[in-house]
Amino acid sequence: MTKSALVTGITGQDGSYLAESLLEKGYQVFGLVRRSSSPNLSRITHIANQITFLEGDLTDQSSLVLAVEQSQPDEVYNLAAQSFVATSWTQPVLTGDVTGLGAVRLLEAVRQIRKEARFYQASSSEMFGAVTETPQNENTKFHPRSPYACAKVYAHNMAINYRESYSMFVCNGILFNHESERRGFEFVTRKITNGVARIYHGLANELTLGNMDARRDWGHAADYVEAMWAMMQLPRPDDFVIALGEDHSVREFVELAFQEAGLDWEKYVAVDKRFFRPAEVMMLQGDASKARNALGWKPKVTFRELVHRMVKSDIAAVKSTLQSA
Ligand code: NDP
Ligand code: GDR
Repeated sequence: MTKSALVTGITGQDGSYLAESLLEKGYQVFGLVRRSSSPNLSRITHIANQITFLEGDLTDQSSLVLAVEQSQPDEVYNLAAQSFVATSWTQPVLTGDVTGLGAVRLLEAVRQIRKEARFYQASSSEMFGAVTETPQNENTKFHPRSPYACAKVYAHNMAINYRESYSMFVCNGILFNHESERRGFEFVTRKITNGVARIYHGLANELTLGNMDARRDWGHAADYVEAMWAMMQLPRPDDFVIALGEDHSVREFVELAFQEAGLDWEKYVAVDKRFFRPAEVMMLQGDASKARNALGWKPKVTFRELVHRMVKSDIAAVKSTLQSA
């Protein structure tokens, strides 16, 4: 029988890869899309005709109830969020509302309308924050360092609470940074690869960054959405860390990205205090052994391959913009 899935955040990076993957697996896919003055489907244009779009917003309870009623999903993936950490300091209340309470609104809509549906909550390695041990696993204590991370900790704990209070099938995927050719331009990896491409084509001569000593465990989003799906197929719900298991500095990412384009990064990169955060997460490195054992999850794209793919894609994208101008 055809399974159905309701995906929030379907217009985002992860939503686009997850939707592709679910369609390939034969799912009927419903995507929650919020109203905006102009359409924002660029990441999913190629599959838009296979998705049933439902208008709704994580800040509006009635729209979530309606979306669950209309889709009658077997699986719900809550990927929607105000996901940019830096913005969470300038919009802490909105971030709490969307990223924190939004998850609870959706859990509640599912509990009321379709309690048997399986629920995936997009938790984050940012919850570990000022880390108490390295690498971080499912038992590592949380010490969130941003309004975003605080909101994610709340959503994470509420997801566990719905599992324990109502015996609902709810999984938290504690995903470490995952990037791609579709990453938003404000996140550091895409800012770098797009910057490299613009310099390569002579459209810019400088790239301004913040803390280049920060270290992250970066993988490819297409691999990580497979882990989301795999969790939802388990006999019992559980929480999993998903990560490559290696950390690299922003500086290393910069060096490699410029190298890919045959450029010397030191000629172009400047540091601007504007991009530093009020409280930084200096280092994250995940231990995904539980996921490897229980889900058989194995990422295909290495850190080097990730950088290579993002630079190549951005150089081609900037070239085609220039040609069509
Ligand atoms: P994106 O920022 O690319 O996508 C966020 C999505 O949320 C967009 O579709 C956006 O819609 C939607 N959204 C935002 N606000 C609302 C709202 N009020 N109501 C409904 N939808 C809304 O994020 P990613 O794809 O990178 O991440 C997916 C999820 O995983 C997020 O929850 C993120 O916090 C979490 N996460 C991401 C990691 C990563 O490295 N990428 C790591 C760990 C967790 P619109 O297009 O209209 O803006
Ligand atoms: P992050 O991603 O905060 O880890 O959250 P981001 O790419 O924004 O920052 C990573 C690190 O790079 C440093 N940095 C800069 N960051 C940005 N954006 N711009 C800069 O110019 C810059 N210079 C240095 C940051 O200080 C930081 O240390 C992402 C999001 O996808 C979250 O939603 C998700 O939960 C986590 O990953 C895991």
